[in-house]
Amino acid sequence: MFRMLKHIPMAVLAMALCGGATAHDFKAGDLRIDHPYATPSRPGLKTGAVYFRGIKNNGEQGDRLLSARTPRAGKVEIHRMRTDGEVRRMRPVPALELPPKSDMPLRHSSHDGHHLMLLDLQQPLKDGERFPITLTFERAGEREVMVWVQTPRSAGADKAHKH
Ligand SMILES: [Cu+2]
Repeated sequence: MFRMLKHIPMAVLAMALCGGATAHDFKAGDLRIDHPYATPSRPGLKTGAVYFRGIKNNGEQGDRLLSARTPRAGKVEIHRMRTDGEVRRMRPVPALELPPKSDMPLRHSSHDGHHLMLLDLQQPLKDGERFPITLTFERAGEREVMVWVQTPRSAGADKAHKH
């Protein structure tokens, strides 16, 4: 954390500490892609996960997230996670449905939800990094967004995340 602090202007830092500019979002057609983020990858693992505060579909028609790609990983899969007792299990799904007038949360803390799985990471994901990921939607088309790598406040919550 401290290593990155010296690279950002003090004004931004002050806002971040006050809970201000700590989120970012992107538009793609009727979709609003709210705060793409990733947790730092775990040492020795070549996998990572990308989450979102949410993907909001403001349109009258449904859309679907079909795929994603990033230079940071050999492959990206859309995963569905379910909590089974104490264990969280995930499986790949072909697409993520985004119904009309909906707000789909994809947070690391949700016990039942989706995330993007990064497979064959080229480099570990480190706290404070940013990297691009390109999302392909059925209707809204392709949109590149920036992912912020950040350690969640509830850092222990990811412990049981089985890959
Ligand atoms: Cu996964």
